[in-house]
Amino acid sequence: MLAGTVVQYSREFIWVILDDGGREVLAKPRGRIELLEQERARRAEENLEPEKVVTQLVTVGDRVELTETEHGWFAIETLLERETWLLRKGNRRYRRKPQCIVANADQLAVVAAPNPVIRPSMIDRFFLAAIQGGLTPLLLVNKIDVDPTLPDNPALRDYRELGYQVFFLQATTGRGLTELGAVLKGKFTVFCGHSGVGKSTILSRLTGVEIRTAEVKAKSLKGRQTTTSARLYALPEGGAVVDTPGIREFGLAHLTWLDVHEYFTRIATLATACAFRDCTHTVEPDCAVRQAVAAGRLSAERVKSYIKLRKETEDFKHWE
Ligand SMILES: Nc1nc2c(ncn2[C@@H]2O[C@H](COP(=O)(O)OP(=O)(O)OP(=O)(O)O)[C@@H](O)[C@H]2O)c(=O)[nH]1
Ligand SMILES: [Mg+2]
Ligand SMILES: [Zn+2]
Repeated sequence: MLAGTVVQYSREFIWVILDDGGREVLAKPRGRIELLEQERARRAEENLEPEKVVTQLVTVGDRVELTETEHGWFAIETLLERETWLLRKGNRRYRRKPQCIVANADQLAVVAAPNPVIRPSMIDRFFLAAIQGGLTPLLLVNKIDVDPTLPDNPALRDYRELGYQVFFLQATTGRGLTELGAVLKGKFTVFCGHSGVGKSTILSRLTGVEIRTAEVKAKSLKGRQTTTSARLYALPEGGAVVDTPGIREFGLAHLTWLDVHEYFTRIATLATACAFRDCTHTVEPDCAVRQAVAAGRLSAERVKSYIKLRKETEDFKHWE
């Protein structure tokens, strides 16, 4: 049997790159793959390993085994278990069930840019999803020509202080891309972020493949993304990247209070000194978290993002 990696999919077809020779072939699922899907449905019902349950059959990055058919396409016989997963709460098309954007990636590069807008809570959503799925998050701040003060932005500095890697880029000139390339080399990295932040511009430069890009203004007129489906590209120096369509809303699939608590470690530590054990850090007196913000030891943006995400957790009501 042949082995390969899914590089792209549509409703009808799946494109797979074969391990042996690197040829890209058209494929359709068949046979045992249905059994795997049934198994996933059963696990979902029994609440087992929800992260491995997905509504779509295969996704970009999936490892598959396949055989050649007489009809000019290949049949996917087996879908291997995923090692990592980047999940979001699916849109209506996915009936709000978790959607796996990419399987088996090592890193998530979250791209943010002043044009259209930088929202720290969006960055935190992606970072949380990455950590939940076993990916290492990186932050890429693009279009520093539009706002040269970005490297001094306190909301962005937070991430570096927390130990995450942050890159400041100007994709149109290639500025910062050599440094980034060193971190991508030999790894499998998925790129996510708002529409228009420059994901495809960065990836065109890194891969040498001409990927379609468009001006931010044109996008908002049409109200849709330039990149319409996720696609995997090989990096010339080893490793792979996935370009994804801009995401307007990134709902977290299985977010619990504990996830949020563990992610915002500094706030969690500070909270132990609040006067009230169940302090919400919004209105209570003697709140250590708000005191830290007032003293400039913690960014207000970070607390805002924390409160926003905490509200979305599945068990927030019980905790409250
Ligand atoms: N000023 C400036 N513009 C940039 C930079 N990088 C990208 N752009 C521009 O931003 C616009 C959007 O870039 P894209 O690469 O299409 O953005 P995207 O993130 O792939 O967007 P979607 O595919 O819709 O998700 C294009 O007009 C780019 O030329 C940069 O560093 N500086
Ligand atoms: Mg794009
Ligand atoms: Zn408090």
